[in-house]
Amino acid sequence: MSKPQVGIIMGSSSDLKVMKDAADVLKELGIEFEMTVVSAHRTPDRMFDYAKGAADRGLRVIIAGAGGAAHLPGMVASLTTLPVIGVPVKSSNSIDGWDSILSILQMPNGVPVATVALNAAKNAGILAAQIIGASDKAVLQRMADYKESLKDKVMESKDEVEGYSS
Ligand code: RP5
Repeated sequence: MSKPQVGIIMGSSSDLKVMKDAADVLKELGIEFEMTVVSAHRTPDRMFDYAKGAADRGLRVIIAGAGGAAHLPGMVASLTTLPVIGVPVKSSNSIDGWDSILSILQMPNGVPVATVALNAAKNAGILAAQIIGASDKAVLQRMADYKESLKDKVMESKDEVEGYSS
């Protein structure tokens, strides 16, 4: 097995039910990843160490998910030059999801976090693969195949929907 290229982190194990979708799609796309819990508020030193060491350990993208006062993605982005993809989680301490979204989305100039939709960990995984694909031809081809499979699924569903009208 080669070294993980994507690090998936989350503020709590309670985020796993959402964040596992990133892991599942990375598995499907054949991208090596690692996954763990790193809490910005409860384990700040661990967050610091994880973010500072990520590039040297060979990671190329970090996916960070958190809910409520969701500071993990932004703080990790402040500590690394790797691209960080943020997943807002509608967690037990989130009022309606907007708190998670805005905490991750509204970053200051100079410290971007690529924020996906609420609970959209699958898209975070796909985006991570696309970032890797930009400099890896084999992964780029897999992403092209993946996009083609999306088109095929829509065309199949279209036939099914149109079948009801005849
Ligand atoms: C956030 O608080 C975590 O990312 C999680 O979404 C939320 C709730 O955490 P738990 O109380 O379930 O551990 O920091």
